[in-house]
Amino acid sequence: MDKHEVAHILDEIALFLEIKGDNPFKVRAYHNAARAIEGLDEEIEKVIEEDRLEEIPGIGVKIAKKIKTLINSGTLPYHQRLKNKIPPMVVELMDVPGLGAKKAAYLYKKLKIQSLEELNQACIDGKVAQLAGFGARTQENILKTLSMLKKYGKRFLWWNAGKTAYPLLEKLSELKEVERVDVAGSFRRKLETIGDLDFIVASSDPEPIMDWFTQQTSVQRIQAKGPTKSSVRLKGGIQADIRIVPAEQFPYALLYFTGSKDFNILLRQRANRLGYTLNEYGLQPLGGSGKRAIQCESEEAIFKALGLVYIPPELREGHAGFEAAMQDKVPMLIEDEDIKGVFHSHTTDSDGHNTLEEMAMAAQEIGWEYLGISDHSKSSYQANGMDELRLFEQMDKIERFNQAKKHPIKLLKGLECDISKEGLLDFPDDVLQQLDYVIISIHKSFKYDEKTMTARLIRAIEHPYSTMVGHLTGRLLLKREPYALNVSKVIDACIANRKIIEINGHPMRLDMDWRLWHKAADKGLLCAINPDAHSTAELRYVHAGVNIARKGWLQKEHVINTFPFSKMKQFLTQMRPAFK
Ligand code: DGT
Ligand code: CA
Ligand code: CA
Ligand code: ZN
Repeated sequence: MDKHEVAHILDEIALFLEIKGDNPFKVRAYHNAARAIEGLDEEIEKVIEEDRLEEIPGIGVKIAKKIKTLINSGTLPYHQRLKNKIPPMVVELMDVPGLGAKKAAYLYKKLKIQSLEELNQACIDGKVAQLAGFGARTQENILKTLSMLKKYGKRFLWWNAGKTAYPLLEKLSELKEVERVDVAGSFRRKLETIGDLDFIVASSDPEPIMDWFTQQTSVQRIQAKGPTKSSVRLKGGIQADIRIVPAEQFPYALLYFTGSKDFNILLRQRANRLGYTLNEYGLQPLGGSGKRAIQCESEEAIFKALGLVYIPPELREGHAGFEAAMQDKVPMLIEDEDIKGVFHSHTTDSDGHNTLEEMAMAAQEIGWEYLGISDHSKSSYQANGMDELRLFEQMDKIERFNQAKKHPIKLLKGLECDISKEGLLDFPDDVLQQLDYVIISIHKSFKYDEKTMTARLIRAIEHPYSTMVGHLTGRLLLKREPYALNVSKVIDACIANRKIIEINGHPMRLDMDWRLWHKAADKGLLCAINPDAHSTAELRYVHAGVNIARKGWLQKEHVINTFPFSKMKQFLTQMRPAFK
């Protein structure tokens, strides 16, 4: 913990005391201590080691003791206790992005805001803008955030949830009391957005695990704490439930809490028909069935006991996965390791953060055979789109890279080409013809009606040199609705013209939606899973894309970037008619 974090906690204490209406001198003392710590020009650990904390002007005996606890144990119970006493409304206001603790408390105090609806009304009445430190801009932002919250509820992107869930999972699995652990729920089903995280732990000694979990620095607030079940709100707002069960119940709890609810119901009915009851505790014979209890060590074993093949969590939505298992037709879903390269990535030649060489090396590091470079075209001036000249320069650069043969990875000459309002592409055919492939994307003029937008996109799909459709609907999850589009007509046009639709792996896009892929792929639509990476780190987004492909029932053969280089190259070449 560094001095800034310590100062932040001291400031929060001051704030909480202020909200509580505590002695102003005490409030000031904590703020002063925070400033004193922040102003230190040496390591705070060293000061504590040498017992010099109280010598610092502005830090008294009591606060010094609290700082020591904080540094030595990583948390401060006093701070937690205060936090848990703050009116829930203030905590809720604090969660409104752009407000933070200080503004939330101020709103609560000055305008006596008791609900988000009241906050909304106060904004509409212009009261918020008049408060010191707020202004019209802030008021406008709060209004926007509130309408977003109302529309999408409190959900989180899968990718962001993973940034919190995976480290916690890792640390949990290292505790000596923990026998098995997993995250269940929509997170395990790889849904594109999740409501909360559901940790399931197997242990015969739950108490220390609960204590450990609820005291994590990533925990912002404890909602409920019990011996085997707790709920916390994590920093960043995600809620997490943790359930600790005896080892023999673990597979049943994991299965149950993975859901979905609809899927659970189907499984339970199946169990009943076989003379059992299935719940989160086990698989028990129904009274009078004459059957014996079945003890299963794994989810696989439970499915087997129900006469079913294993159904991966991604397919546990609705009926289709269950029905496939009944007919022994669960597909072999695509996996990360099947991906041999990707097509949608950006470099500093348009709006990417890394150079072509850096992107190439990062892709090689992942283990891919090829990387397609697809920078923006000239109409995307907001994204530094390339004109003909810059595109030709980039194509030369790619050819030189490949010819140098210094690295095993091969680069492809691609382009993310804008589609005009009329459905036209950004470059003449003799330019497009020289590329290995062209991704066609809509980046602006979103507001036309469905008929116009559909015709616009289909015209581009029919263009001889377009290869695949980028981020099909333009949606940004939890942020922006798709533009009006007749998606099933677009799918049919792609199949008829042998064009591909990408799964854009950007965590906010995940477009085309997984719900459409099963049927579309059955009809013959091919897929490319792309990261739409604007930096080397974002190449990893392809993993989010694979999740979505799995939810969409896609197998290796549906996805062209599972093809090895030569097959893929051949495939692209045969898609492109010779230039006349
Ligand atoms: P979320 O968190 O809203 O993204 O969605 P889930 O699916 O993670 O739902 P959650 O967290 O409420 O519950 C986790 C799982 O527990 C859920 O998928 C199925 C199971 N479950 C919870 N409540 C019920 C219930 O009332 N009936 C059945 N059959 N299953 C339930
Ligand atoms: Ca959940
Ligand atoms: Ca839950
Ligand atoms: Zn794009």
